[in-house]
Amino acid sequence: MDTSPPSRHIVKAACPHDCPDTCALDISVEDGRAVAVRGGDMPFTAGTLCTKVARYLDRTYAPSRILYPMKRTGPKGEGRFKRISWDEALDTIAARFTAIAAGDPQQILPVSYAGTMGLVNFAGMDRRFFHRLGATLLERTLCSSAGKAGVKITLGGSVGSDPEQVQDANLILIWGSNPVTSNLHFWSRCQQAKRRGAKLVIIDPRRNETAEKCDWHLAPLPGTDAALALAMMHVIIGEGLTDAGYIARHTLGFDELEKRVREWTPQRAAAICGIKAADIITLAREYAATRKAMIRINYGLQRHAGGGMAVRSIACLPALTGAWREPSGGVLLMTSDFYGMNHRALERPDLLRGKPRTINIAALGDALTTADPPVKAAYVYNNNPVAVCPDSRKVISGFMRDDLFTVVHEIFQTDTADYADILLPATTQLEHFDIHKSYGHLYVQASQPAIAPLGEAKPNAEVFRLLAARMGFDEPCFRDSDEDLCRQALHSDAPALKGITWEILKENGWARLDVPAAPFANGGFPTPSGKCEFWSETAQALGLDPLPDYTPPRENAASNPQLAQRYPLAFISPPHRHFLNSSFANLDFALKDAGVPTLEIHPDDANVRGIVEDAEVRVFNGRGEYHLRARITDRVRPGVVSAPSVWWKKLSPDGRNANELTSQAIADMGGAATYYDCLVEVACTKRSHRTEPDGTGQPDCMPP
Ligand SMILES: Nc1nc2c(c(=O)[nH]1)N[C@H]1C(S)=C(S)[C@@H](COP(=O)(O)OP(=O)(O)OC[C@H]3O[C@@H](n4cnc5c(=O)[nH]c(N)nc54)[C@H](O)[C@@H]3O)O[C@H]1N2
Ligand SMILES: Nc1nc2c(c(=O)[nH]1)N[C@H]1C(S)=C(S)[C@@H](COP(=O)(O)OP(=O)(O)OC[C@H]3O[C@@H](n4cnc5c(=O)[nH]c(N)nc54)[C@H](O)[C@@H]3O)O[C@H]1N2
Ligand SMILES: [Mo]
Repeated sequence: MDTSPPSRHIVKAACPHDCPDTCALDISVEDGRAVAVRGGDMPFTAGTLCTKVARYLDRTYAPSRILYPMKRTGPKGEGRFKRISWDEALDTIAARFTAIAAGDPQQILPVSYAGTMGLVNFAGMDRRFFHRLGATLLERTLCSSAGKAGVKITLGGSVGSDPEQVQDANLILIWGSNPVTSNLHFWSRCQQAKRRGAKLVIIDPRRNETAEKCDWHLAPLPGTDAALALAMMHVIIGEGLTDAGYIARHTLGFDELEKRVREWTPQRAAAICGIKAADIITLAREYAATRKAMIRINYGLQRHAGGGMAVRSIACLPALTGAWREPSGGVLLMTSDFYGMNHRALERPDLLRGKPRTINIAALGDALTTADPPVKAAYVYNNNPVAVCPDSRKVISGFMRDDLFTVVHEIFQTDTADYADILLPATTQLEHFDIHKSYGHLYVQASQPAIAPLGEAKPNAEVFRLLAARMGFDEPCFRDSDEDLCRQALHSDAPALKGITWEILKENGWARLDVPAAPFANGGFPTPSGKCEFWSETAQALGLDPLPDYTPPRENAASNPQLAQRYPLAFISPPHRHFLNSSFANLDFALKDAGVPTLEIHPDDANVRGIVEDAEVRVFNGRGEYHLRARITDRVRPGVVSAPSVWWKKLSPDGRNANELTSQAIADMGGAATYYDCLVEVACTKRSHRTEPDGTGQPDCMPP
C-alpha cells in the first residue's frame, strides 16, 4: 500500500476569458487533479481573482461538460446527440468540407469569437486551416472594433495609458465602463486613488455597480457621448485651458478642431445628451485643471451607430490638456497594440488561396439566411452565437436550415451546440498550452496545462491539425505543436518584447512589456504623423469626416422619431456581474448568484405603463420580444431600460434573451455590432394576482 502523502505542485496559467484583466492563475495540482485556483503573482493580478474565475474548477469539472464527440440524432435545436469516435467525427467533417470546397470553398464559414483569448487557440492553427481551405473570411466585430477604429484614428492604434499608474491620478473619468464588474483589478487601483483623495467621475446612462462608489455620476442618453466630448473641448479651448506647448509639438489639426468645436456649445450638447449644460462646463473645467487625469473608456459607449466617433472624440481630450505628460494621465481603451506579437506567423495569411469574401459576424443572421453563394457549412468554436449575436431570431433560422452542415466545438452544450450536426469536446484552460497578451495591462503570460484533458476533449489547435492532415494540407506549419506556436508569437523585433522568450515565460509565468510609464509624454504616437491626430488623413481616406464629430444613434427620438413613437425606450443589455458574456451562465453557482433575468426601469417609465416591482414584463420591438421580471429603480435614467446579460436562452424562463431585440446594423467604424443602439417598448404582461405568503394579493400590473 502506498502511504506517501499526495504530491502537490503549482502550475502557472493565465485566465483565458475575454476580459481586460487577463489574470495570472496559480493552479494547485494533487495526483493529477486540480484542487485549487488562486490569483498569481503577476503585478496586475496581485493574487486576487474575480468570483467567477476563483471558481474555475467548477467549470473544468462540471458534470455537464461535453467529453466525447457526438452526432445529432434529433431535429436541429432539440439537443439530442449520440456518442461517436473522433475518427468518425473528423472523417465526416473532412468529407463534407472537401465536397463543399470542390464547388466553392467560400461556402464554408468559420464562426468564432473570444471564448478563449490565448493566441494558440484563439487565432493560430484555426486561421491557417481556413486560409488554406479558402473559406470565407470572418470579420470579428461583436465587441470592440468601433472603438478600436476610433482610437486608431486619433492615437494611431490600440495604445494608451498604463493602467498600473491610475492609483496616482487625481481625477479619474470612467466613461462607458463598469470596472467593478468587468475590470476589477483596474478598479482596485481606482480605490487606492480615491483613498488618496482623487475624484472619481463616471459617465454612464445607468448608475452601475461602479457609479455607486464614484463621487459624481453623469447620465447621458445612450450613444450621445461624442456630443459631450465635443462640448468639453469647446469649453477647454474656448476658455484657454489648453496646454499650448503639448498641442504645438505633439498634435495635428488643432486649428481645424478649434473651428469644429466652436459649434459644440454646452447647451447644444446638453440637449442631445439629456444632461445639464452647467455640468458639462464643470466637468470640462475640472478635467482641464487636473494634469493627473486618466480617462478609462470601455466598450459600453461604442456599441452604438456613432461608437467610433465617440471614442475618437474622447481620445482627443488628454492631448488638449497635456495630461499625457503624466504617467497617471492620458486615456485608455485598450493596450493590445503595445505588444507587437507576430500575428502573421501565427495566422499565416500567406496561405490564402485567391481572395475569399468577408462576412461580418455582427450580421451572422443575414449571412446564414441570405448570403450568395450560400453558407453550406459553419464551424463554430470559441463562440455561442445563438445566445450572443444580435437579432437572434435570424441567427436561429439560419442554424435551423436543413442544408447547412454545422460543426460546434465546445466545452458545454450551449444554445448553439443544440444546432450542431457534429459536436466536438473542447478542453478548458487547465488542459492545454497557450500564450496570452492582454487588452487591459502590459504583461505577456504563459499558460501551461495543469491536468490531462478530461474525457476525449481536445484543444482547438489540435482539432485543426487533425483536420488539416485529413484534408491533405501538407504544409509543414500544420505540424507545428502548441509550444511551437507560442514561440512563433514571440518571433518579433518589437522593442516592447525584447528579451522575452517562451522559456522565460514558462519559468516565471509572466513578463512585463518594455513600455514606458507615460508612453506619450513626448509624443511619439503610432499615427502616420507621429502626433495625436485631431485632423486625420486616415479617416478621410476611409471616407470619414477628417475631424471628430457627433454621429447620432440609429435608434433614438431625434434620429428616428417615427420608430421612437412606437418604441420609446432605449434598451441596453450590459454584462452581468456573475457571467462572462454567456460563459458561466450555465453553472449552478453563477445562476444562483444571478437570480432571475430582470429589466431595470425608471419609476416614471414604469408608472405610465402600470408596471409594479416584480411584475412580468414583455420587452419588444420590430425584431422580437422576450419576458423579464421588472426592477423599478432610478439606477437607470428615464427613457432607458437595462437588462444585464447574456443569459443562455434555454436556461431563461421564456427560452429567449436580450438578443431577440438587438439589431444587426453596424457602427460608423470597424463594422462593429451596435447592441446598445436599440429602441423597445415595455408592457406589463399579467393582470393576475399572485398570492403572497401572508395571503394578500399583489397585482402584477396596475392600471396606468
Ligand atoms: N463580470 C463580467 N466581466 C466582463 C464581461 C462580462 O460579461 N461579465 N464581459 C467582458 C467583455 S467581452 C467585455 S467587452 C468587457 C465589457 O466591459 P465594459 O465595456 O465595461 O462593459 P459594458 O457594460 O459593455 O459597458 C460598460 C457600461 O457602459 C454603459 N453604457 C452603455 N451605453 C452607453 C453609452 O452610450 N454611453 C456611456 N457613457 N455608457 C454606456 C453601460 O451601462 C455599462 O455600465 O467586460 C469583460 N468583462
Ligand atoms: N445583448 C448583448 N449581447 C452581447 C453583449 C452585450 O453586452 N449584450 N456583449 C458582446 C460582447 S462584448 C462579446 S465579446 C460577445 C462574446 O461572445 P462570445 O465570444 O461568443 O462569448 P461567450 O458567450 O462567453 O461564448 C464563448 C464560448 O466559447 C466556449 N469556449 C471557451 N473556451 C473554448 C475553447 O478553448 N475552445 C472552444 N472550442 N470553445 C471554447 C465557451 O464555453 C463559450 O460557450 O458577446 C456579445 N453579445
Ligand atoms: Mo466583449
